[in-house]
Amino acid sequence: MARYKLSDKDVASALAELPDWEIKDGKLHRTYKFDSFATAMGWMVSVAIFADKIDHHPEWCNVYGRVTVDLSTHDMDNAISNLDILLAKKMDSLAA
Ligand code: H2B
Repeated sequence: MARYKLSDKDVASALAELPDWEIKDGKLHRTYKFDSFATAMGWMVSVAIFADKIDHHPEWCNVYGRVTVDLSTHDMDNAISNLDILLAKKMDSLAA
């Protein structure tokens, strides 16, 4: 899938559709809280399948039901790209 770097303006308008996300250390950042480890893990597996399909992979950390996520595009000096936005939206829809 084509990947392209987003301007600051594009990132700002994308964030308007991702109210639970923020920019932290230049990356798209969110913490998810699930009821259990099993629920968190199930979500992570679903996300992983999608991430691999689009060849765009998250940095994330899981502790029991909590998953912290940082999204950026390594191949573009850690800029935020269209694929980071796509992955963030998919993560939210899979968590809903
Ligand atoms: N994931 C992320 N987050 N950023 C990338 O630049 C990236 C990736 N590049 N997954 C992909 C894999 C690249 O290394 C492969 C070769 O397409």
